[in-house]
Amino acid sequence: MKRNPLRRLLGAGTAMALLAGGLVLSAPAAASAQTVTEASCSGDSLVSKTLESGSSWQMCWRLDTYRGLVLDKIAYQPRDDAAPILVLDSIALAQLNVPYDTGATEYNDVTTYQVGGRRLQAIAAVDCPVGEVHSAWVDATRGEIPAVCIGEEDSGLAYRSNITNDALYAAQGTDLVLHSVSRIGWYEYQTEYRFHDDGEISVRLGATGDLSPNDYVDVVNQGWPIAPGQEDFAVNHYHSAFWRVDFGLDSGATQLVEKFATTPTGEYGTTGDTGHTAILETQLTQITNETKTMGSNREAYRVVNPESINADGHARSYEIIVPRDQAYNLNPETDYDIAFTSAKSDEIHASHNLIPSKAGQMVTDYIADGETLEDPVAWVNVGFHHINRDEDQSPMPIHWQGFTLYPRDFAAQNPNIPEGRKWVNGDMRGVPNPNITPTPTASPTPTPTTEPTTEPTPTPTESGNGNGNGNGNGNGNGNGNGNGNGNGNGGSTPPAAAPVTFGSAEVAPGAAQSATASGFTPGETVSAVMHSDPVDVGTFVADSEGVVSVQFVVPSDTPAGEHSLVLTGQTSSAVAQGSFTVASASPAAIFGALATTGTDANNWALSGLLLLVAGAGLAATSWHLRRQQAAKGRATA
Ligand SMILES: [Cu+2]
Repeated sequence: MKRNPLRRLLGAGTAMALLAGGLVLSAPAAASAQTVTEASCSGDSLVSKTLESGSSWQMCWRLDTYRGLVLDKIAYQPRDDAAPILVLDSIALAQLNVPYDTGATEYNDVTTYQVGGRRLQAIAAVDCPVGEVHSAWVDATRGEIPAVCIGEEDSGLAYRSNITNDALYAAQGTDLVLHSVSRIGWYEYQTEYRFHDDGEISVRLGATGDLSPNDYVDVVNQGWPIAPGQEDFAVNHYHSAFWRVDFGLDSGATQLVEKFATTPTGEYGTTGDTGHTAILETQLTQITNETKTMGSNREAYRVVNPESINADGHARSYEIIVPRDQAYNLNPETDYDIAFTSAKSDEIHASHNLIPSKAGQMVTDYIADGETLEDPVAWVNVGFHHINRDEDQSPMPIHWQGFTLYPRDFAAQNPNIPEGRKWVNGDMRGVPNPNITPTPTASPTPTPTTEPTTEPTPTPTESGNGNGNGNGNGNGNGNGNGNGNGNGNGGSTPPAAAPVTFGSAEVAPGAAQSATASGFTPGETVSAVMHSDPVDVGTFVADSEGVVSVQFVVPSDTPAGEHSLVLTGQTSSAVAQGSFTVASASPAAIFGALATTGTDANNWALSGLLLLVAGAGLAATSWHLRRQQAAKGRATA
């Protein structure tokens, strides 16, 4: 599902962007109060992007001669927040260590060979299919080249919930993505930062290009045969990528590092299929001093600002999620997957530091004094052991390594929460869902109750005529089987429910029904749910007038009687509701449905065999229609 760049360009369109082209992502110089990010950079260096969900990111980018793409003052703004909140002061590659399994070669690409500067490649159209290419000066020979791609990309399913059967809430997500490409020797590396619309940050390095032909030496257990037969063993090697992550949560003066450790108590519960479910406990301990760590199973770390509190009273934090299984850890440069230090401007590289006051030092040196952690920097080391394959020959398919920064309590609820789910905050049991109007349950055929069991207490209440829902049937929503009085089917219509106009007042089970309603936000997704046994009949998209047209097939097992259709706007939360009648599934009804399809079946109506065939045909048609609608919903959502 590639997005149309033109659409994106126009969508972002400020007059400035149209004039200057390529500046689409730059925020116009606003006269309003500056954010932390806007105070730090401007013009083409500033990225300020509201994603389709309504949440947004701001950051400054630059190119460092050694580290390549560096991002500073990264701030996230959940959709309903008034202003962005700083997450990171800075993030960049800090080393790329490539030792070969023969022990004969080892590269430190960031500090020896450079990832930035002369190594940066000109971004081609194929590198940047949906983003905007930004140019920057890279070296004296080439000057300014198109070096960075910045754009909004699809990220797949963001969430999906239909738990209370009131409506399907589902959305696709997007990411703001920045990347550059560097060629170092035979390899090409893509440095990528991916900012999800839900606040998550994915940091990755992709390796492609070519296996170095210099490495074809015959070392059976230290390489892999690449030529036909058992020849040209390409030497296996590690790529250990290090990132320096300088946290700046809500610009906090105080940020704490905490370790999550989940340990088994040794006891077991007796539940579930196995009958021996381990009982686990998760505890948080503060890491107070500079240190390095090789995490084990069920351990994680977070950086928390105890003074930055979300709407639920919880401190904002970001968790660091690192793959545990491929850290090289065979020398002091690489024997950790996360290290924490206090931020210092002369500690930039994870090893072979180039800043003169600490020239040649590595993280292990930075932490040697074990000083108290203030303004924490995380050094994240992600390894990839490259055991070569035939497939890795030219051009080598890209392989990725990286980690995730995961917001924890940064927002009090899903930052892109649909209106219809805002009521869920904590245990939802017993909390009335404000989106569900107790629909008068289709009063089934008036079972002639032998005698009036309970005398309807003569409450001379409102006009509500209480009689229908006397006994029993209250299936599903709200007030079940109360007898007669009180909350009958009189009063509670939703305050804002707009009417629904149906194609047919009465349809047979298995037949198609259509409906229209207005009052939605143009372009928004509208879910359609048939009640009283809630049946999700699809999602549809409101047109430019906010009118939604719904077509669905009444499930063939729908009981006869009155049924309601509830249409819920996923963005506006606007609701439209109306009722139609489902006929009993008699041959006449099927015949009626057939008649409306224009088939002249009059002459054949009495043939039981034909009715059977027709029934099968209808079922197939309804299935087909549903498929079509599902596909249509997806295509336009
Ligand atoms: Cu490799």
